[in-house]
Amino acid sequence: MPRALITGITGQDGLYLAELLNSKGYEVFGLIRGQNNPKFALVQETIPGITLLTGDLTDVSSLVRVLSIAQPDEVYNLGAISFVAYSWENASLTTDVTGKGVLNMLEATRLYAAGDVSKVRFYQASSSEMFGKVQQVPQREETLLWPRSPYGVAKVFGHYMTINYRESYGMHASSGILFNHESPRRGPEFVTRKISQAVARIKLGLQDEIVLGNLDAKRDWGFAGDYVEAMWLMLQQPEADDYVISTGETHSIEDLLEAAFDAAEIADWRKYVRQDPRFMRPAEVDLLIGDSAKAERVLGWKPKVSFKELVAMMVESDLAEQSAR
Ligand code: NDP
Ligand code: GDR
Repeated sequence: MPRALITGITGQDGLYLAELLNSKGYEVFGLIRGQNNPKFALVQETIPGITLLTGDLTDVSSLVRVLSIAQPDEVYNLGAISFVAYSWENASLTTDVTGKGVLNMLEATRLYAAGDVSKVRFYQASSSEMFGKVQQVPQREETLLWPRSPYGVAKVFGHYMTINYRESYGMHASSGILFNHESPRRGPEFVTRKISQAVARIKLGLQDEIVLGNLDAKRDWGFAGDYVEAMWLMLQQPEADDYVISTGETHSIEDLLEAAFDAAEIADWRKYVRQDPRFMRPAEVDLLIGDSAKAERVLGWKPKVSFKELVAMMVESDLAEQSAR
């Protein structure tokens, strides 16, 4: 039975990945932080048979301990402070967790391998946010990185550190440059879920407006369930490498609003939307659109869920959740 350790197990991707690995017969271990994490019970209920081990990406000794207990064949480093807007207000903490946390995890994994690097494979959750002020359209593996937030800068550090461990120590360390991916499990602070929740509440008469920031930004949005499959595929390859994972389509926040209000059969979305500078960012990433040709060619990976299907899935799920309250 293969063994996997996932950091960020309580997050959106952690849960989908754990479900996928469970279905493939893995024994799954999750790193969970804090002395009384409120999501502990949710993870245990969602992923039967999972073993949760306490630790924190900023504490190398906890990572060494967790690896020695889990004895994984595969390590998926998904843990991070992942909310871009928050990263300006907590830049140093974001650097420690999202940036240096990757180095801590790589080093703990190298120590665990104890000279036999073939013992374990490593996945790093890199991000399209590293492209920032984009230097090429669409963005590919070799596109110059130009991060535009403390989060983006921290991800660039983690990305190059992963490549560095591969090149310096021969570790099977791969980095997935994932574009935005969403689901009904997305945190409510991110724009897709903020909108799907608000639309559901407006439909049910529980709320009458939604307050947002920049409506012109464009993102390449896919479904998280499809994207965790790509993570797993990367670790099944004979050689470690870096891959862009995206849909190849881009949509503005306005397109997203239109699709979400359409899914709830509410006409004229503009009536319900107000903009507030509070939600504007000090620097914006205006346009993201990825080219996943390499992932398709090497991994045989392609996204399955379309933008419209994704938005409808999220609105329907929030309608059911809000109605049940
Ligand atoms: P989430 O924000 O949903 O989950 C983040 C996870 O990291 C949570 O489990 C959180 O735990 C954990 N975490 C935070 N701080 C620490 C810490 N100090 N030590 C250990 N764990 C910690 O993110 P997603 O699931 O959406 O994303 C997974 C990864 O992929 C992240 O690294 C993200 O930056 C990256 N990514 C995500 C994309 C997306 O569109 N979703 C796109 C590209 C990259 P807790 O619940 O305790 O806070
Ligand atoms: P992003 O996702 O920053 O791309 O990072 P988010 O959903 O937060 O923002 C997307 C775009 O929407 C605009 N926006 C708003 N965003 C939020 N959150 N709230 C608002 O009210 C709002 N109004 C407009 C933003 O300005 C932005 O342009 C996500 C995270 O999952 C990262 O961890 C990941 O690395 C990247 O995707 C790829």
